[in-house]
Amino acid sequence: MRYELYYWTGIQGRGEFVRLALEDAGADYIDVAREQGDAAMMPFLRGNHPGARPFAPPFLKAGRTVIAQTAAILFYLGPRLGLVPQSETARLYAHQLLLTISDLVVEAHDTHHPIAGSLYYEDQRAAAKKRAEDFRQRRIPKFLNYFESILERSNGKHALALHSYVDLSLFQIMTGLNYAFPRAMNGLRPKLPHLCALAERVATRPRIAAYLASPRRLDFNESDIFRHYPELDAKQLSAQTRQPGDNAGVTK
Ligand SMILES: N[C@@H](CCC(=O)N[C@@H](CS)C(=O)NCC(=O)O)C(=O)O
Repeated sequence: MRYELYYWTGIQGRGEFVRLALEDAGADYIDVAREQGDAAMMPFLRGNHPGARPFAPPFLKAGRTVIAQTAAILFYLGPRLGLVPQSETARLYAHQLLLTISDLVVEAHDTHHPIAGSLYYEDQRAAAKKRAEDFRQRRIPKFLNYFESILERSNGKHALALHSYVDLSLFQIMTGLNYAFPRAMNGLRPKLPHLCALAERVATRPRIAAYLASPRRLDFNESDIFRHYPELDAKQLSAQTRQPGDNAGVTK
């Protein structure tokens, strides 16, 4: 089966969660818009293609089947790529965790676009600052402490009993948040040993390491979901308040 992934060119975006699963499994796939341009997605989005009509990318075409929504795509791919345990209970748990990751992705996006996606960041900067502060102080810790506890309850290494697409997605979350909020994440990292170790382990999986080093892995950028705007990150600690060995002042 040659899978067709459809996602906007130029950013990792939500397409990256699907890409990581396809890459990790060594699946045969084509990143259609990157080869043919964003216009290749339009027949699907406008309803001019037979089968299920996606509301937004990413979507996946597998033979005649079209699937949209990141979590649903991974729910479909998981068993086919050997990226989820077999039991129904485990598959549903993986899906639940992926939907929670999707919620976090929305909130990460809303830090820089709290009012409207159709407005420029510069036009919603004041609201973005307030939103980002709450995200950093309450929401990131709540989400990441939750995922840390999921790893702890499992075997400390994986979200489920075995390596799965959930681990790959947690890697993407950690990488994205480290990029967007480096100072806030420096402060949180000591309390997230399992998540940090998982992210490091995923990055060294041979196919993922090869993918990350390839031109297929785009850099994070300020058109993407995870954006680095220094004014939305935690404040830089002054030399006086910094503790010995404390990395909280490190900036990109
Ligand atoms: N819940 C969907 C969200 C899809 C989504 O928001 N896609 C973005 C790109 S990452 C998009 O193109 N949205 C267009 C829109 O919402 O109008 C998912 O998780 O896949």
